[in-house]
Amino acid sequence: MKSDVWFNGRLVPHEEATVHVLSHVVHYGTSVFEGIRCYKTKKGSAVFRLRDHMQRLLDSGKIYRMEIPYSLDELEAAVTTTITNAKLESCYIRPVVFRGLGPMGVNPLGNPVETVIAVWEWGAYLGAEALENGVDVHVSSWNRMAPNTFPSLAKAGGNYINAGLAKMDAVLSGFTEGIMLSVDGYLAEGSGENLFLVKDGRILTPPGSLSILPGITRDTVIRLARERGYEVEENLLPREALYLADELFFTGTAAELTPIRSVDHHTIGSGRRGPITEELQSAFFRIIHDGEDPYGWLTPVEFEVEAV
Ligand code: PPE
Repeated sequence: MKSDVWFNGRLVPHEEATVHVLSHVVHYGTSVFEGIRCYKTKKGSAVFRLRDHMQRLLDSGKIYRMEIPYSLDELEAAVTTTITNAKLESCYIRPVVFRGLGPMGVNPLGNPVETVIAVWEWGAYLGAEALENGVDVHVSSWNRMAPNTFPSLAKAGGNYINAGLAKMDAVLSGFTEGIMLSVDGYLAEGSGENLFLVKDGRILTPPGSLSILPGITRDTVIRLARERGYEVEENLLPREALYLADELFFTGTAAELTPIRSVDHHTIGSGRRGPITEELQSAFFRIIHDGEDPYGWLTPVEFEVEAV
């Protein structure tokens, strides 16, 4: 079933949620977006870190001088309305703000800012088995953008034309995902996920200054790990640190916490989900599946029970 789309403040049928082919975004990639998940927890449906995602959307808009005419509260309410209207107890949520139809040419200013929220059911991002068994990846020949080219703190549509090159390269080479390096050759992130390494009981992850998207799942995992007594270091890491890691995993809204079992045909650790990965995954799943919420990260979504 194709759910209604929230389009500039009102819900419209899926097939009516369209844009003109001369919209600025189609020609110049001028959009910012979010990816969020709503889970059917044991305590009811809830959106994970909705406010943090919507704040990042507003931040992305600010960087690109796109004035989003809605407050955080209004955007949050729009998300829950879209979900309840769709009657989806669990779903992926895609808010996107883009430059619409207006003056043609590179200058985005003067083109209208359109705000959309869509929801759909989206299963395991890197394959059904991946969460347990892990994925096989390679190091991409495509780098992440250099600092001061595309701002990586903005989750912008245009950034993903680079991510798409890495993803195509990985998939066509028989891998599930590609790990991208920074322009200086340090480990950065996957095409749509942040990266973590485990070595001698310590947890390592590339720093936020390295043209990565500062992921909300990354932040979640860092917090969960530190609370469990692990040392988490954000540091420059060379490519070969991947091969020598005891455990590796990706984090992301779509990917959740997905173990990596090989890189460039090197087996990582024992070639299966490692113990620290599993511990952090369980801690994360206790929140999103069981609905335990000591951090105030879950926004409940109420559904009206229809009379039989
Ligand atoms: N890095 C990139 C480049 C990225 O796209 C994502 C999310 C992350 C890191 C993790 O961020 P967070 O979701 O806040 O933990 N990628 C989204 C889009 C995936 C897609 O194919 O579309 C996502 O996971 O929803």
